[in-house]
Order: sequence, then C-alpha cells, then structure tokens
Amino acid sequence: MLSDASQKAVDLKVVVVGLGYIGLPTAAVIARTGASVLGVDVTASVVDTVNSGRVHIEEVDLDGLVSGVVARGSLRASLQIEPADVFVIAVPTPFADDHAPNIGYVLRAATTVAAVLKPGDTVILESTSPVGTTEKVRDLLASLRPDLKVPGRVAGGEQADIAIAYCPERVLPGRILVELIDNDRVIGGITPRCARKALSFYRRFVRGACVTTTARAAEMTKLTENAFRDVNIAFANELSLLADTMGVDVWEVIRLANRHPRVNILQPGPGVGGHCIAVDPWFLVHADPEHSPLIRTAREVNDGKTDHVVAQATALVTAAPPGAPVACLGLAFKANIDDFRESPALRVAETLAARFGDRVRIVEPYAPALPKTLADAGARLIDIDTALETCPVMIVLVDHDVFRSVPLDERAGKRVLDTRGIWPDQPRSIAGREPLRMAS
Ligand code: SAJ
Repeated sequence: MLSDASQKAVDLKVVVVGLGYIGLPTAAVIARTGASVLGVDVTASVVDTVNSGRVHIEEVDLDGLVSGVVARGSLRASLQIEPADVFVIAVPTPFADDHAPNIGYVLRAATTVAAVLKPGDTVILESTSPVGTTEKVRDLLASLRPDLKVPGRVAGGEQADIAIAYCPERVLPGRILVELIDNDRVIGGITPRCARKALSFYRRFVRGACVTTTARAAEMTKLTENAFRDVNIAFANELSLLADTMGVDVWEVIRLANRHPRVNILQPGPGVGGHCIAVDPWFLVHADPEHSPLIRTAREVNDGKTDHVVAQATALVTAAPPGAPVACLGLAFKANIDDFRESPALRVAETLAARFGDRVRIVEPYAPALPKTLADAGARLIDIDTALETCPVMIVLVDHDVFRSVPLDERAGKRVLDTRGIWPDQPRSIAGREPLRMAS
C-alpha cells in the first residue's frame, strides 16, 4: 500500500508545455516521482516520438528514463492540453534581429494553459525571460480568465485562486538529468504565497536548495548568471587575441594566472554558442542599453572572436598547397554534445565552405549528416581517422574528447589552427605562428 506522501505524488497531475531540451527532461524527472505528467508540444513528430518511449534530443541517460516512465504510464505527450494541478512552461524565448526578446511562445503557452486553469492550480514559467515576463503572464491569465482571482490583483485580505511563479532552469547540456536534481533552484513568486506553492512542487524532485524570492528577482538572476559567464569568456577571448599579438600561448598564460588564489579565468574558444549564453545577455542590454556597456561589449567581443577565427583559418588555408583538403573538427557549440544552435564552429565551417568549397571536410561524430548549407557548398562529412590520413590542414573548432585524444605522432607535420587549445604539444599553431614558450 502506498504511503500518504507517495499517494499524493501519484495523484499530482502536471502539464509541461514544450518538450525541448529542458521540457522533456523535466517532464521525465517529474514523472519518475510518480506524478502523472502530460507533455504538450506543437510538433506532432515530437509527441509521437515521446509516446513511443523514444527521445528526439541527445542527452545523457534521457532515453532510458523516458522509455521507463512512458512504459509505466507516468508520462504521456499530446498536442492538446488537459487540466492539471501544476503547469510548467518551458518554451523558447528567441530574440529578433535587433536583439528584442520575443516572448510570443511564452504568451501562447500561457493562453493554452488559461483554457484549463482551475482554482488551486500553480503556473510556473521556466523559460529564460526578460524581467517582467511573469507579471505579463499573470496579466494575460487575468484577462483570459476574469472568473479567477489572480495573485497580486486581489483586494486586501482575499486569497488568489491560483499561484504563479518563475523558476529558471540552470542545467548544463550533457548533465541535464543530474543538474535538474542537484542544482539549487531560485523560485520567484508573484507573491510570497505563490513562491511557497511552487517550492512545494520543486521539493518533490530537487535535492539542491530551493530559495524563494520575487518573480522579477528570479528573472534577473537567470539573465545575470549567463551574462556573468559571457563576460568572463569574453575576457578569455580578448586575452587570446592579445597573446597572439605577443607570440605567447594563451592557454599557458591562463593556466599560470589561475594559480593565483583569487584568479579564475575561463577558456578562450572560437566564440560563444548555444541558445543561452549567446542570447540571454541581450535581454539585459535590450532592457537598459545605457547601463549595460560591459555586457554588450562582452557579446561583441565573443562574436568578434568568431570573425577573427574565420580570418585566421582563411589565412591558413590560403597559405596551404593549392587544393589541399582542410578538415574542420567539430560543428557543435561545445564539447561532446549534438547541439549546433548558434554554434561558432558551424559559422566558421560554413564560411570556409563558402570560400573553399569541396576542399572542406567536416569531422563531427555527433552529426548523422551534414547541415544543408555545408553540403550545398560542397563540403563532405568524414571521420577523424580519414581526416588524419588525408588532410594536411586541420582547424580545431570543438574540443570533443575524440579529438583531444589524438596523439601528436598522428598530427605531426600538419598545419593546425587549434581554437580550443586541445593540442598544446602541436609544434606550430595559430595560423602557423610558433608560440613562444619558456624553456622548462
Ligand atoms: N565556452 C567558452 N569558454 C569557456 C566556457 C564556455 O568558450 O570557458 C563556450 C562554449 O564552448 C559554448 C558556450 O561558451 O560555445 C556556452 O557553453 P557553456 O558550457 O558555458 O554553457 P551552456 O550554454 O551549455 O549552458 C549555460 C549554463 N549557464 C552557466 O553556466 C551560467 C547553464 O547552467 C544554463 O542552464 C544554460 O546556459 C541555460 O540554459 O541558460
């Protein structure tokens, strides 16, 4: 017989709107607690895939978890929403060309939720959002459901019928299932009571600390975390340009500087990619351009680093024997994942393919086929062994483990541009420049 607590978990009905990189793992983790979870998505193929117990995204251990909870009947997917006790919104918040955040998907999801809301329900927004979005969701729900008393809009002494909160996800792709459980959560309520309601939900599956605050503070906290990382990567990328000018190995300098007890510099690379760090800082800049010059400049430095890598790579290929094949190692936005969104590696490879056509070979163990832009330009997908056998020019764009492990004797004599510093023993790097090293 079930204990009271697990009986409660079984009875809990949760809807997760958006079955992407965050929504699907979140839905599966909640379903594992015994709650009955419905994942709602606008894409029929995603719904079909999940209902057949499979996954449409690569994430460590996600396939086993999803197949288990679907087989047990704890997780279902649908194009249609159903009534529930808790609604979690995890849809994208992209930005327009002028970096204006687009919260259209969030408002559409809230509209869908409004149709089935009832007193006692909790609505939680997890999508990274500009400050004030949760209040906009509240206002939208209030206008669509005038029959419900919404938080922050009730006369003194009265209780709201529903709770609304913002709780940003903080998980790192590749470690999502672990971090969903172990990371601390910041839970911002429209009112303190809303925060407490959301807190009791997260306590079901989060082992990390759950800290409550206001919705606005939680929204800004999420943007701050990613802007912090972007600014710090920009510092490393700026150092890499300075080190090039000075003929110094930037990775060695960073390693040495990080021996200082209060210095912790991140790693330079070909630019910053992904759907979070390259995007979220703009939400802060867009809200108050006058007071965000540092955050804006960091974005520009990181984007500028990709242009710099393109110029270095172009110089390296141009200096190589005519017709020599060029291997671009990696397309993903970072190591050991299959996510190519906003990837600087992809941008570099596409530019090189547009310039050098069928001389360009791509090595990307996480891509089953080449993206169309690359294929149309004449580039070909090959494996790392073929690249090592046939390509005298190699451009390292992603630090996948399989690239990192290539020993020096297999790449000796090659012209290498190593944008990730994975081959510190390569005799010539950075467009043929010999970095100065101190004698050991
Ligand atoms: N990168 C560098 N140098 C570094 C670290 C990263 O160039 O030293 C590059 C990566 O190669 C990649 C980009 O930055 O192109 C972003 O990678 P990441 O590993 O820093 O972050 P994401 O985008 O995978 O995940 C981030 C995380 N945020 C923070 O670490 C503050 C994660 O916790 C968030 O949940 C996620 O954004 C999100 O969804 O917002």
